[in-house]
Amino acid sequence: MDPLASLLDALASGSVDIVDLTQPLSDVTPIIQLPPPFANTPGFKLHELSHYDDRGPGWYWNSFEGGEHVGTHLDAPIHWITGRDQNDVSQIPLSTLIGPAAVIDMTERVAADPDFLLSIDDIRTWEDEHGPLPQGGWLLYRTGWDARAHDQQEFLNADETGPHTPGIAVECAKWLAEEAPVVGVGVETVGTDAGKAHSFKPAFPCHSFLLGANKCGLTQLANLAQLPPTGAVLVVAPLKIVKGSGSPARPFALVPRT
Ligand code: 23J
Ligand code: MN
Repeated sequence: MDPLASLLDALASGSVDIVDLTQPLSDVTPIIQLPPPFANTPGFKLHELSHYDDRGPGWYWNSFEGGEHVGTHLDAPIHWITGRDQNDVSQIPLSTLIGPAAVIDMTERVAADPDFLLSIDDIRTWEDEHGPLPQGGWLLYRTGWDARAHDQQEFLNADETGPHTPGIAVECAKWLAEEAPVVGVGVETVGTDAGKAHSFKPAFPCHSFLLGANKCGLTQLANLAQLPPTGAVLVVAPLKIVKGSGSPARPFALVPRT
């Protein structure tokens, strides 16, 4: 049987599940808050054009506004100054946007320390059990942070010293960009970098190294707890915004049921 017919059979019989990795996108979806003097992104908002009324008796439709980096979204390489000559979101090859997912679960470490940073050692430990990170695949960093995604304050977890959300250590971000075989990194938090990453050297190392290496970021993921450490296939579908620095996206995963 051809592989796509097999896949359709597996989907129909339930031996392959589809897991939605996307947070709902609305005017209450949490958005990143940068400190002054930096510009902030507008959130997502619908504007009704007609609702089976005088403006359009038989149809309902809206326009919408919002930043490229709202809700579950993809960071294109061109988003960061280090990737200024790399791909915009319309130029990312589709082969980058589908691939094997490696899921590393640091939920317990993050529960003990919201400023937890993923290290190369953590990934080596994961590799000892599950094998090397996949060529052309994605590292999905599970932290349990999606439990906070319904509430802007809980999600940003900021106090007078700034936001406290988990992220990736500088050395590990550099390694993921320059040595690891993955083409992207996905997280549950508002950005791929830690809340405290504004003070790292370099600042925002995940953005700086990954995007500079023409790799991608994926944020505000949901339901990573439903994925196995290996064996799932990630599909990411951003809008093909010409010159876009990123886009809201609808990532999902195909997961074998055993
Ligand atoms: C702009 C500046 C800093 C950051 C970000 C955007 C993001 O996290 C993002 O959504 O790319 S840290
Ligand atoms: Mn972003």
